[in-house]
Parts: sequence; structure tokens; C-alpha cells
Amino acid sequence: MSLKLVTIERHILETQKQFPGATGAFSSLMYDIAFAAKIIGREVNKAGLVDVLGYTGSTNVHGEEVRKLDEFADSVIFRAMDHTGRFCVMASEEQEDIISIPEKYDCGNYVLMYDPLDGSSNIDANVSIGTIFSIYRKVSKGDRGTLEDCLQPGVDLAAAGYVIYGSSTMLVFTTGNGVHGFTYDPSVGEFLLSQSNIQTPKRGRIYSTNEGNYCRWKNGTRNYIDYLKKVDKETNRPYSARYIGSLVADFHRNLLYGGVFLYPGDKENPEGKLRLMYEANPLAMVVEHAGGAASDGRQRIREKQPHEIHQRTPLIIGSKLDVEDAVAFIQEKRRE
Ligand code: P6P
Repeated sequence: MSLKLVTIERHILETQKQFPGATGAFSSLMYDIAFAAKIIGREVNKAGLVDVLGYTGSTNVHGEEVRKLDEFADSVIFRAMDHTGRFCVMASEEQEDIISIPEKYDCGNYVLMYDPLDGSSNIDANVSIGTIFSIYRKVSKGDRGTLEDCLQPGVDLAAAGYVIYGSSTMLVFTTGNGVHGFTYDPSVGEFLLSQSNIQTPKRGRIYSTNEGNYCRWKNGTRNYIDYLKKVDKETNRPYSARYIGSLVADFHRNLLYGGVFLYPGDKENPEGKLRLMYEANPLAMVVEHAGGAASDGRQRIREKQPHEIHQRTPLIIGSKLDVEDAVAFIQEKRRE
């Protein structure tokens, strides 16, 4: 049987046929994202060889030390997208304000929000890291995009996905029509379809969380993690603890194997650490279209009405039944 080489473009064009009137805009903006991923992946994969490690000596909007690859990834994505006429505005984890499209370029009907290199604190240790992106449609009235376009709830996402720079570079995304994984083949310079219609198990046996925060957790969160550690053959417990400390890597493993990732709020940081607009929402769209769920412990992540592009949110995400259990414990509706 001949190997069917399905590129991202071919896959989108073939699936777009189901959407009469779909313009080629979407496949071309996904092509641009894949192009940026190839450039970033090349630098990430050779990071140990040339002097792109270490700090730039500057800090980002959150006061975090910016490592050279963060800055590089941020600029690659901006420069790959600013002139294409596909986007009307962008927002990046690395930039305090929204990023307008330069006046000399046309604006399009899409909005891009992204974390250019998540998990970057792991760069020097050669741990898998990732790029996460959200794509919305323009909703503001004027020609250029505005903050209003960047503060849409996750339920209005047009597409979302991530790139994981690991043993191979993979791009996983959804346009609401299944979740599909593409693996980069450097020999042809293309992302080729490697997993179509990814479905996450309804329940897993893995939990991912930083237990170093246990002392700051509220009782409900502690009770849930304690529950997962108790022996009970009927409910397949204890679960296995797996925590890489790189969101994209932890999420991707749980998406394929099943399980639950938690970065909850705690007594010191009630809104947790992770960002709603370019970490929680895009991964929530992916996991929901793979049959999973994502909550902040109070409500569905994608139904949260954003008020700030860098706002944080508690995140409980993964297999549907595990997320339901976690939320019931966090809300103290369950103790066992
Ligand atoms: P902690 C990496 O810095 C990151 O933003 C995510 O990729 C990861 O899930 C989380 O922070 C890890 O945070 O507090 O457990 O080190």
C-alpha cells in the first residue's frame, strides 16, 4: 500500500471541501504557522550547538528572564505573520500590549494569540518545549484589529493548537473538525499527517501536577491528589505521577495516553500560574475536540470571559471523567 503523504495544506484543503465557501485563507495561515514552527524547531534542535542558550539579559512583561530562544521564537512568529494579510492583530506572551499589523501591510480577518516558546525554563536541560497558538475571527468594526478582538472567550476560537519540539517536531491542531497531528520530516521539509482524529481516553491513569505546591493548595485539591494515590483496584488507583514541568509536553502525553493535568489556584495565587488566552484556551479547544475537558475548577475554561490578554487561570485539563472527578473534589462536593 503506497504511503499517503498528507501535508497540512492537503489535509486542510481536503477537509475544507466539507465547508462550502471556505476560502483558502485558513490553509494559508496554517501554512504560515507551520513555516514558523520549522524555523523555530531548527533553532531549538541545535540550541546546544550554538550560543542561543542562556539569557538575553532582558526580562519579559512578567518580569521573567527572557532566554534567547524565547525572543527568537517570538520574533520569528511575528515576522512570519505580520505581512501576510491574514491577521488584523496579534498578542504574544512575550509582549505586554497587543501587536498591531504595521500600517504598510493589509489586515485580514483573523486574530493570532500565541505563547512562542512555552516551557522555556527547560531549554538548557533539553526537555521538550512548545509553541501554543489560538486563532479567532475578527469581531471589531474598524479596518485594524483591536483589544476587543483579543478578548474573546475560548468558545469563539476558530482554531487552536501547539507545536511540540521533542524527539520529533509535531504540530497538533484543530479547526473544530477533529484533532490532527503532523510530524515534521526534515528530509522533505514538510509536516506530514501522522495522527488523524486524535481521541483522548475518557479516563486515564496519569496525573500531572507540581506537588511541591501541596502546602499552598486548598483542601479540595489536596483531597483529590490524596484520593488518586490511594489503592483501589476497582477504580484503577493509585494513578501514576508524571510531571515534566513543560505544559505542552505534559499535555501532549496525557492527550495520547489519557490522564489529568492540574495547575490549580492556591492560597497565594488563587488564579494559578498559567495564562488563559494563549495556554489554557487553545489546549482546551484541542482537548474538547479530542473528547476531553478543561475547567478552571469552577467553570469550563472556554466559557470564561477574558478581561486582560495576560490573565492567569487555574487549569484542570485532560480525560473527561478525570477532569469531572477533579472538579468535584475541588468544589468539595466529593471527598472520596
Ligand atoms: P512549575 C513552564 O515555565 C510553564 O509555564 C509551563 O510550561 C509548565 O506547565 C509550568 O510553567 C510549570 O510550572 O511551577 O511547576 O515549575
